[in-house]
Amino acid sequence: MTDPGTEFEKPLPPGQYVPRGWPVLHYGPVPKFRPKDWDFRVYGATAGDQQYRWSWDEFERLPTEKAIADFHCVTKFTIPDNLWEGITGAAFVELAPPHPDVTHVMVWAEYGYSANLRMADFLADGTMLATHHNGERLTPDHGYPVRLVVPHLYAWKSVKWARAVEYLVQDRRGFWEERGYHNTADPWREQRYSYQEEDGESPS
Ligand SMILES: Nc1nc2c(c(=O)[nH]1)N[C@H]1C(S)=C(S)[C@@H](COP(=O)(O)O)O[C@H]1N2
Ligand SMILES: [Mo]
Repeated sequence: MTDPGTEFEKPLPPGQYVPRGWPVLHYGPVPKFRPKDWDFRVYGATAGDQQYRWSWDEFERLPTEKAIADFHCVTKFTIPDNLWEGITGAAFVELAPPHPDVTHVMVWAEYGYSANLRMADFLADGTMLATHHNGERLTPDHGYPVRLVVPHLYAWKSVKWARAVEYLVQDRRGFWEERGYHNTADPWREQRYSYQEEDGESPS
């Protein structure tokens, strides 16, 4: 194995480095997956004002795609060239159409963790509800059975153990966004902390 850091100089966002291995980082315990109790929900401002709910059997049969992308944590590690497989944000909104007034989504996880995204970030290339990483099922530590992946934003937006998407007609801060982290979280602009937010980058 070549060390990806020395193989060639791939541009990383400012302040980032490539560690050995893939760190596990989250707040709170790793939830236990019980397929019979598990569901995935869509609620909030849907197009027809209805809610969506998929059981694990149903969710597993939704069409998936693959994408390769880097993964940038605000604690400064970057994992390059991950092969993710899952349901893209673009495919997801086809399955569960949002109301035209929807501007943002909140992605919810087990134990109430959440992250907010602009709709454009949810629809961006590479954003997906991933079930597989580098050809294998996610491990419990990394979000099994389903995690959001938003490769172009800091990884606290990449919600592990995702259980629901809420469509928002007004932005609202998620778990870390409420606790001092940047509402948008673009690593190329080093948007780490909320005090860096400019007009229009946070909910009114
Ligand atoms: N449900 C949940 N998802 C989460 C977190 C969390 O605390 N809970 N932490 C986030 C943070 S801060 C990071 S850096 C990434 C880390 O993902 P990894 O453990 O797969 O490296 O998960 C994100 N997703
Ligand atoms: Mo993080």
